[in-house]
Amino acid sequence: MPLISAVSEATDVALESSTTDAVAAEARAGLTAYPRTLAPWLFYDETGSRLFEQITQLPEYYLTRTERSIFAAHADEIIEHASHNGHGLPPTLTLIELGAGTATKTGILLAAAVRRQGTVVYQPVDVSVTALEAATENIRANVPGVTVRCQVADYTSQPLPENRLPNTRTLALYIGSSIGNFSPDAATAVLRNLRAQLLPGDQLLLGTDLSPGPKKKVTTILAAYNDAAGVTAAFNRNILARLNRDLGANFNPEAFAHRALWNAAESRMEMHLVSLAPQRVRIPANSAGGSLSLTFASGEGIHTENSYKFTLGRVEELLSSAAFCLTHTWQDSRHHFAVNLATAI
Ligand code: AVJ
Repeated sequence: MPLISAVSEATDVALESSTTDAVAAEARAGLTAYPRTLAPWLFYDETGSRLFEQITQLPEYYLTRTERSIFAAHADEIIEHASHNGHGLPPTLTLIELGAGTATKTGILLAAAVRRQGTVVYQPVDVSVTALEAATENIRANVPGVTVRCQVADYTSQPLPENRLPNTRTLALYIGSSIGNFSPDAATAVLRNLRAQLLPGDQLLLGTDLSPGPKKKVTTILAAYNDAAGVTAAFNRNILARLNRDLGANFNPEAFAHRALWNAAESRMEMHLVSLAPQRVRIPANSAGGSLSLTFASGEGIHTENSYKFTLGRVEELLSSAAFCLTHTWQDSRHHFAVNLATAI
């Protein structure tokens, strides 16, 4: 990965201290609030990213493999529609990806773009340098014809890459139901931030996990967040282990139970960590403030994640709230997951 390895060492050090400051601020705000919360981005340190990769391979976690199967069945059609949507002559597509991770599913779409237009520029955006290195490595090794241009940024608030080539259109990929971690208002804000970087006629491909329906049972969704092997439980508890590692806190992660529950009123999965006994936890003084002494009653929880599930009506509403117009939806036969194409208006 010559493109980024030259800068990554210096970048890593700068990123590390700014990340630790953000962890300190988030932990203080969330753990002194009532009810207590920790934001899901805290899951994804090195250990958590590895655990998430394991989750995507679990038999119960249908999301990743279902979305991949939709890409495998419809990639050419998706790229074709993205090229013809919007205004004017079919241009060359540039693919940018928000929160690229390791880009394992993206290769299927990139290969289809290469089939259609010969070559393609791919711009993964992620806060994690390690993830961008993995994405670059993966795409360079597996999909010929792709030029990778990495961008280290927080796509929820920072501007996206602006170096647009003439007569190209952007296809922004926001896949994996990552949008599901955000409340309705925050999801609109994330898509508006994206929309602000696009031109009318640019495209968005949005992956959304679907609400329960005739072919999708609540128990299927519950199992995906409470797997038999306990990987999701380990992923959830790792958020406390991370606070120990990054902030010198003294959580005993094993003294908290993993709870996954379905909130029907909000159409979302929730993950919590529930204290198994009365206990006290200390977080030493840090950049965000003085030392914290937290007491947990037995049964008291920390809310660590919401994972919203969408109806197609809700997808359309969310997209239009951010000035996108939904044009196509592809689903698996069981209606578990949807891949949605929208045009920036
Ligand atoms: C990466 C946010 C899509 O909500 O399903 C997996 C994260 N949490 N198991 C999801 C997750 C528990 C995942 N997203």
